[in-house]
Amino acid sequence: MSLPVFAVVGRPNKGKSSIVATLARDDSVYIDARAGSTRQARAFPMQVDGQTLYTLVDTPGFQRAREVLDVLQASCSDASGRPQAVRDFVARHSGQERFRDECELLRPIVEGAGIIYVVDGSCPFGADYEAEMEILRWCGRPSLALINPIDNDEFTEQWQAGLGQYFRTVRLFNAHRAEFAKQLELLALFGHLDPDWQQSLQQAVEVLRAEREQQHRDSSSMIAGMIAAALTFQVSQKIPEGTPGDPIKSALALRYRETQVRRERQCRRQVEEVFHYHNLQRSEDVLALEDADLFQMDDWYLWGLSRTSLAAVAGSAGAILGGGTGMVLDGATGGLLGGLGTLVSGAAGAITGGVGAWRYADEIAQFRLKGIPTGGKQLSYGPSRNLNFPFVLLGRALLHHRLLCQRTHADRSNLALDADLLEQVDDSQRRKLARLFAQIRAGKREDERRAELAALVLQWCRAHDA
Ligand SMILES: Nc1nc2c(ncn2[C@@H]2O[C@H](COP(=O)(O)OP(=O)(O)OP(=O)(O)O)[C@@H](O)[C@H]2O)c(=O)[nH]1
Ligand SMILES: [Mg+2]
Repeated sequence: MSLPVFAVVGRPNKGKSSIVATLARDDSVYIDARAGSTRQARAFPMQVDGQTLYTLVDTPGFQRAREVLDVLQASCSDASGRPQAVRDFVARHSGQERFRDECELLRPIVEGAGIIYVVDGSCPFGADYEAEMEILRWCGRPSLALINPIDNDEFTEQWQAGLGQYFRTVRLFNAHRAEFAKQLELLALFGHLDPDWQQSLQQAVEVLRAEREQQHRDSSSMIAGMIAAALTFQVSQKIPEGTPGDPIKSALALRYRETQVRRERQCRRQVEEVFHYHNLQRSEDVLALEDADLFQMDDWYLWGLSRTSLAAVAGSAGAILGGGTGMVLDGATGGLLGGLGTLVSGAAGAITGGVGAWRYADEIAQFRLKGIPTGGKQLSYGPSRNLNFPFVLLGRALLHHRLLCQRTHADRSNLALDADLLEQVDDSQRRKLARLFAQIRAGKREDERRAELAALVLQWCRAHDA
């Protein structure tokens, strides 16, 4: 059984490489705003666990379609000889500069690839496209046409009418925005066009669906693991007798913060790998996401829970912690004011042990000082008892996951953490989360609780595809 191969062809700068990147799920495909960026035909196999499901071939755009068609027409008198005429053309003109791009793009087709013809729905249809569509028809291979609305879909209807005369199947397909379901639909569609490939493509759709589910499972357990680790994390340091405490406090708080930031990033990288994004971290735009600092507490109400929602869940978490129910209700604290500066300077009270539960609302964690038998003292910081902190981590992780799900491998733009996802989670689920967080924090059957958390996260991850 031969594996399906598709050559993606069309004029320069119509999104051919973008379609290859999206359908082959490969963010290393070169995409550029300048026309003529793809110079050579190149195959990109779509693989799952090392098994190739199908192959996309990226090609340069048509340059001299009219001339090529003239040559073809002069060499062939009836329709039965047309595919052979195209093969002869490629054989005869390969290596010649004049028809370099046409030979590059036609070669994979004469070698057996199916045709995906790409046009831009934001540019008007014109008779000058007919020559290239006619050449493709001469190839006698299964084919479909995709209208890629690069800037808008203004000319879609025109295109449908024009393309419909050359291609039996015409679809609107946004190279940068096509969701996962739409990609699968396209594969199934191609299967219907060519009986030889039907079985392989049907199987590809099944493999990809199963893989997607696994991706959500892997991501949710990574996210749950990251949150559990963050909740129980603590840093500590010995303070020899007579050493001033303040510089050590700042250093400890910094170490705490840096470790949490690093772990959150590490979790993101892992989830990105799961979704086959290998180059995201190299894109300078991605800094938009990295800049959305985890400890920018002013943003915590956006990523985590709002004040009102926090108040609603405080009771369920407080009961387990044994903390006061007023934990986050005290308006006088001003909520999550200030960042690390407040945290370090405001920590003096915590050391004397007189900290009330309400303080957790605007602190990430607390300092503790205790004597050690060998002399001197041990200063520790963490674990965090801030009620919102795990919600913030969860909100950010879910948002990151959703951005990846809705992204294609053609999209090279930034990932911005600027939506409040957790506001969509209902009250009872929030209370359940608050309880789970409190239990994990308290170290009560942590493995079980983490698995429960992962199961909740999985539901939301799946929903990102809906
Ligand atoms: N917003 C948006 N931009 C797109 C879309 N498809 C392509 N582009 C942009 O259009 C430009 C050309 O995209 P490519 O995928 O490189 O086009 P191509 O047909 O491979 O171009 P050549 O290789 O030069 O023939 C790039 O700047 C893309 O970012 C789309 O669906 N949406
Ligand atoms: Mg290209």
